[in-house]
Amino acid sequence: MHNKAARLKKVSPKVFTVPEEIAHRVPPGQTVTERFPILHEGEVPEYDLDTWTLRVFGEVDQESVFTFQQLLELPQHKIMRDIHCVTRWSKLDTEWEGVRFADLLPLLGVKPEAKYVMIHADQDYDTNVPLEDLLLEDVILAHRFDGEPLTDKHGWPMRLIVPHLYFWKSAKWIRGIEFMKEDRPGFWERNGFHNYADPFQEQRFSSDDNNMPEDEWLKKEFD
Ligand SMILES: Nc1nc2c(c(=O)[nH]1)N[C@H]1C(S)=C(S)[C@@H](COP(=O)(O)O)O[C@H]1N2
Ligand SMILES: [Mo]
Repeated sequence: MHNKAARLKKVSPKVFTVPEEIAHRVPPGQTVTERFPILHEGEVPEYDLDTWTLRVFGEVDQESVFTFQQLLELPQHKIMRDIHCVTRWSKLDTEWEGVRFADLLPLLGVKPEAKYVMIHADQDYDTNVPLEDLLLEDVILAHRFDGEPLTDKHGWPMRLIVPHLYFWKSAKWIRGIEFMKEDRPGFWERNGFHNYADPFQEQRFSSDDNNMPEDEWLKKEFD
């Protein structure tokens, strides 16, 4: 299914072209990079793992709170997936490790009416995803990237990874999971971006009269 992307050809220090046989993995309007751009609103937060918690609330029988340690005690899974940012960079074969959202769900006492989820994150970031999308087996709460603990800038200690949607749905520094009956827009979704965000449908914006510059992402910080 997921062939390791081989023989990328360097076009510039940050941009690569992909061979024909994997071109179908790159959504329309995207450029492939082997670097790792860093994008977020606000400062990189600092945490003490002894006090960090993930709060579960909304349409649940009872609210709950998970410590980092409790999440580590759940089954751990590795995924290798391509990621796609709305600012037009894609990165192929990124490897993440953590807890499947689907494995967490049975522990949460979610009411049957819950159909949507708001992911709450620092700093004042949130993003909405339909519950059924979060149940896919490659949606994880990740604490490792490329065999190492997440770095602060990429979301340590815990971020969501939703590979099939634009990467703004993959919230870094997650702090809460809110189950909802009705959908509600998150931070970017309130600011003109698409509510669902399928990169292969090029669902960047909520209206058509918006335009994403080609070079937006090249101005950002990178690893
Ligand atoms: N908490 C938080 N998570 C966030 C963001 C943010 O601003 N705050 N930005 C999103 C966007 S737009 C992208 S492209 C990815 C970037 O992740 P990276 O910095 O690890 O590449 O994080 C997403 N998660
Ligand atoms: Mo993004």
